[in-house]
Amino acid sequence: MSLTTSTIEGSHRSLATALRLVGAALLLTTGAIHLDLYLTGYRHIPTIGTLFLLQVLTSAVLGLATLTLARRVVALMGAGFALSTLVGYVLSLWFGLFGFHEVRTSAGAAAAAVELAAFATLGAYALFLVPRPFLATERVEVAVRRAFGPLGALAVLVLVASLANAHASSNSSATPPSSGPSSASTMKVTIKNFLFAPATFSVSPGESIVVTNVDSAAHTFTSVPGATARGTFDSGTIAPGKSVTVVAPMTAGSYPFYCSIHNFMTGTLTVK
Ligand SMILES: [Cu+2]
Repeated sequence: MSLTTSTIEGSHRSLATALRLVGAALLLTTGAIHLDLYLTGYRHIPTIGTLFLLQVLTSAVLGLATLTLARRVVALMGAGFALSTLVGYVLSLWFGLFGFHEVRTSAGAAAAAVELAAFATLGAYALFLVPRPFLATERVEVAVRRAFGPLGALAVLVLVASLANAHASSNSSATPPSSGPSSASTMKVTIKNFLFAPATFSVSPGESIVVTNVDSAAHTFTSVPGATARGTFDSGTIAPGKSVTVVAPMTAGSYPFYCSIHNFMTGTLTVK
């Protein structure tokens, strides 16, 4: 009898340790992904850049604490933090956050999947494998445990729906110019570090403009709505590492443009 009990307790304990260590590794991984995104461009986005840095620091602290301390409260904080990062991502996809509207990228989806897994492993560890001490009262404890499964399932559904609904970054490289007056010359614009280079330039009417995005974030090259009645252009979403060709308006004049994802990225195109 006592042998069976101790075997069960032994396997229970090793499962608990395995979940805690995996959860810690997942937390550190989301921090690493956010650090990479921060360094390769998100640091230029107002407010969001700061939040990314806070996410990196918090993931590191909670990840290392979970790794070294077998404490229930630490694991619960890790699970809650992973879930809140996920909520922030989903909000930025649906509604935008602090003026930043996220588009679907593989790095974003990967970070979200890791956050979901961190929430699941650390939550399971804290709620089911380390029974004491109770959260406040036994009634609260039971309610939180019952809510955990449905909350996880809801998070999966919301994430899948958000990614399916989100404006995907374009996969096409170098869309051929739409049929229009052909032009011998081609203007090249590069987007790097959330800046258009050049940001101010002149083209001939109907000239092709090849816009290349070398950032790790998606961007657009879009005429500012309402700024001019003479003509509009919009590259659509340009995925990281991709180029899209846009045809310049036919009427001479000055055309302010911006990135419709990051409105602070601006420039002016002159047709003459
Ligand atoms: Cu942009």
